[in-house]
Amino acid sequence: MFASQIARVEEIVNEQNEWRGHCLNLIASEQVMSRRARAVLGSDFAHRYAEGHPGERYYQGTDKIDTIETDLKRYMKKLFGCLHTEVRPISGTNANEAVFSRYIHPGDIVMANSTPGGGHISHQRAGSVGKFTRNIVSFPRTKDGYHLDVAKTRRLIRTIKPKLVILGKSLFLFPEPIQELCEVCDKVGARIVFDGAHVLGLIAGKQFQNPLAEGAHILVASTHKTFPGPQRGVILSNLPAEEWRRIDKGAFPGSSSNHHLDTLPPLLITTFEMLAFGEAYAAQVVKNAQTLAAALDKKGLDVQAKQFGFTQSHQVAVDVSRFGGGSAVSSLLGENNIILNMNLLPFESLSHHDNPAGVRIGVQEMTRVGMKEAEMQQTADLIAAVLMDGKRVGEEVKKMRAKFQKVQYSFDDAK
Ligand code: DSN
Repeated sequence: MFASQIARVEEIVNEQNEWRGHCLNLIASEQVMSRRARAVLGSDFAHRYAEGHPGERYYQGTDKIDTIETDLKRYMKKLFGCLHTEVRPISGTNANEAVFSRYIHPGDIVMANSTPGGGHISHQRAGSVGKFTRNIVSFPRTKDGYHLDVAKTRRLIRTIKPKLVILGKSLFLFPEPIQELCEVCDKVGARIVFDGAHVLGLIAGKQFQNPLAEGAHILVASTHKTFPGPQRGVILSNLPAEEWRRIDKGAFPGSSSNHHLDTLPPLLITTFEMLAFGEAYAAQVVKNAQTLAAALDKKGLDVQAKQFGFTQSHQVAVDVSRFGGGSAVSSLLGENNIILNMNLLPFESLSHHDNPAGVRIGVQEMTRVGMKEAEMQQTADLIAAVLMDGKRVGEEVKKMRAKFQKVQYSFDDAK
């Protein structure tokens, strides 16, 4: 019974492994782990429970995970230079919820980036913030759409006195004006939460703004985008101990029970990798994104934010409306083994979400497997060949990817 169905499941997993290993994987929220991080996934820890903190668990049999979790917190603090770290959230949204649940009460006002402005779904009414309040006010943006309008935002904060100011987003090309908003937030008693899910690896590698150093009170993130670890979440802060304890309770029991123990060891290995190679990796990521953006622009594509140098992160945004829009273009590129996602651009309304004008491209995963500026040039050539010349390039992509199979910036070759 079910023998053929189980075999099919195994086959699909093998097919996926093979197929995505041949693609140009350019989804800005994805990443691959090193061989050694991946090798410790799926251990006995996948079967176990460990509610609570190391040394204060509600279960027996947790000594080994206690060692891993204690080390993980220690090295995360070292990597980000902060006082507190919460590693139990199992995703970025789960980390957000642990924080939001502590600060937002019904009717409170929260400010965040809108969805067309790049904001994440968990910052919206339909997502996590919306579970606690309906009063979500979007940041005013500058004409170009990719920056927050600081003067207008300051005025608005002074008038509406939000409880939380949530910076950071999913379409995230440039740093946020944290320092510029600190004083007014202090004045009205608003906490600044920086959602660094997309840029955590760039922050760790010192190639993006350091939110806590610039005055954000809490940094929430996922650990598998530019930070090249397993799929989890993290909360980092320098808040006073008493306030931090509330967030701690937001993580457990507030928003999780068990915390998926088998992804903790790979996260610890990834943290060591980032301590050793993070700066070189993150610098190459930003260089690659800027190179790809400039190359696509040169090909005649409508790359966004040209007047600001296109990007300072791992992402590139392109308006592809003249090729049928983001949905058609991402499907067409997908058929050619170039995997990216459609994205609303700042000048669009939410109603365009099914076929927005844009696509978002992330270079972090291909950087991790060793691609550099020459390959970004080649990637731009391939994308332009599909969109502008109607060519099929799937086989060419496979050939290109064949040379980039090993994860770099890791200790994979050390054993
Ligand atoms: N929505 C994801 C993205 O930015 O792709 C992150 O959760």
